[in-house]
Amino acid sequence: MSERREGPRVLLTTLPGDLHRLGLQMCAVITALTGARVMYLGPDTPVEEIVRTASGESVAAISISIAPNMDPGQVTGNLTKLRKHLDSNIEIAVGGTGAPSKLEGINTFDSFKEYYNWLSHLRQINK
Ligand code: B12
Repeated sequence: MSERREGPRVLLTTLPGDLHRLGLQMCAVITALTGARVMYLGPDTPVEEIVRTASGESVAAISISIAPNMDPGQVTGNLTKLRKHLDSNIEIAVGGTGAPSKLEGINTFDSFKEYYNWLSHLRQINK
């Protein structure tokens, strides 16, 4: 689905220590349906690795699925670190039951419907 797309590149992963991958896979399908190109890193990626991959591949957004068992302090710490080391024009989207409700520079989504609409809009901007 991704190789034939011409939309923005979206990198998908979970944060370090989060092994839950089904929500992430669903997110990858929704992402592909908007016409975006999915770069699927799979779960449990170190923050440095996310930054390195995103910076080398002209990525428009990083979407992260967060499971409820994740420590909120660690989640906030990792997302803040990610935001700090990424180019400011790379969007960060988070969702899942462990996602923080509000964090500066991070887009939190309560549903795939909201996420889909946001990503479709981002695609228009990146055309
Ligand atoms: C499968 C599973 C595992 C598997 C995961 C394997 C794999 N390959 O994915 C394994 C065995 C590894 C596992 C391990 C653990 N798990 Co577990 N696991 C589950 C289970 C049964 C299903 C999770 C799942 O896939 N759900 C289906 C997906 C589709 O749902 P979802 O991720 O929530 O995604 C939905 C939304 O959240 C949202 N969403 C998700 N991502 C995104 C992203 C965006 C951008 C958007 C918009 C929306 C979105 O949309 C999805 C569809 O509605 C749940 C219980 C449950 N019924 O949910 C427990 C559960 C999540 N696990 C739990 C726990 C505690 C653990 C462990 C800590 C257990 C342990 N003591 O070892 C470890 C932690 C491992 C780790 N380091 O991450 C708890 C968490 C409770 C809590 N509040 O802390 C749960 C809820 C079980 C329970 N009732 O106790 N787990």
